[in-house]
Amino acid sequence: MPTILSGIQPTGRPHLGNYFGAIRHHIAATAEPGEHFYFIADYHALTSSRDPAGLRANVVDVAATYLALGLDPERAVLFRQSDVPEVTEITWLLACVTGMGLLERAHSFKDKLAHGLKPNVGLFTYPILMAADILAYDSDFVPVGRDQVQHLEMAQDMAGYFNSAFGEVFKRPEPRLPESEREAKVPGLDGQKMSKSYGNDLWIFAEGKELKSRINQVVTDSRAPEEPKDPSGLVLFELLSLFLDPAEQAHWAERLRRGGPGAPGYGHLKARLAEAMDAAFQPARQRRRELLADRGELERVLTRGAERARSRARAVRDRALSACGLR
Ligand code: AQP
Repeated sequence: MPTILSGIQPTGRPHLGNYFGAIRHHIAATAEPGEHFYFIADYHALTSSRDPAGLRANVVDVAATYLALGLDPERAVLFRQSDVPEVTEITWLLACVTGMGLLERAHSFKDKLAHGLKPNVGLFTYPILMAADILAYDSDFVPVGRDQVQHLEMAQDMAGYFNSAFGEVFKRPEPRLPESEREAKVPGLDGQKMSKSYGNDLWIFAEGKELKSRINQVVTDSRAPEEPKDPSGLVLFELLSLFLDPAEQAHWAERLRRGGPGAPGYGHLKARLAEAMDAAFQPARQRRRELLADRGELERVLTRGAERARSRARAVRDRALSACGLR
């Protein structure tokens, strides 16, 4: 049976990119035969977090988000990354077979520098920790958004470097992307990739004034409603399409392309997006509130998840230590 694994950083509130690029596929995948592991990447979050209480709260929030959106903790192991310290041991083993050049080519690291982030060594070596997370569970498939594909390829490379030095220890994982390119790379309010650290994200559970105010910030231009427009170039249309059935999508696209009297303006698209998003997440929003009001269930799920994840990672760690002469 295949092992399917993925993670999400508790660096802020999960956004539409996390949901359509990853979370919703993680939850859907649990219907497939296999073993399913989803972790909250708190070690990774420490590359940027300097707020212990905030980090703890974000971890709980990510767990509540998964459960509220329908993850069944009996079908999937949900756990905190730092509850499995074996991954840091595997990180070191992989670091010792990985060339600097591989990490220097990481797009995500370069993007973060370009956005003015001051890099620390943890951020630079992020792909090694991520490779350890994946390889520690003998993962076969890793469902991720497009931005993580390069990191996945690096994990494959690192497994290869270690195996060619010490014998077949690590299983080669394969990335799994959403079928729709629109989901694989969701744009943020400014049209760049939606990202917590770029401040251009839309929290999936935003509602009321907060939701309207964020949607009002989606980038538009000064063209009048009557002017015909190519819908595929509009961030608002890209976001709205994530929520619409194909018939309604085609309707909006056709009205935008045609333009003329009565054509929808950006205000119409914003209002429909707020309405569709609110309706899509309303039940989960309520469930999240209930989960956060009683943390007992969340803690039980994470503790049980840690036990299950750790026993799997220990076996892989032991295999790796023994192969390279440390046992
Ligand atoms: N805009 C996006 N479109 C599609 N998928 C996305 N993902 C993130 N942004 C988009 C996917 O969500 C999963 C979890 O991401 P993460 O939080 O672990 O890290 P990230 O990719 O770095 O997400 P952010 O928001 O950009 O976080 P920060 O700013 O903290 O680094 C992954 O599968 C990712 O592909």
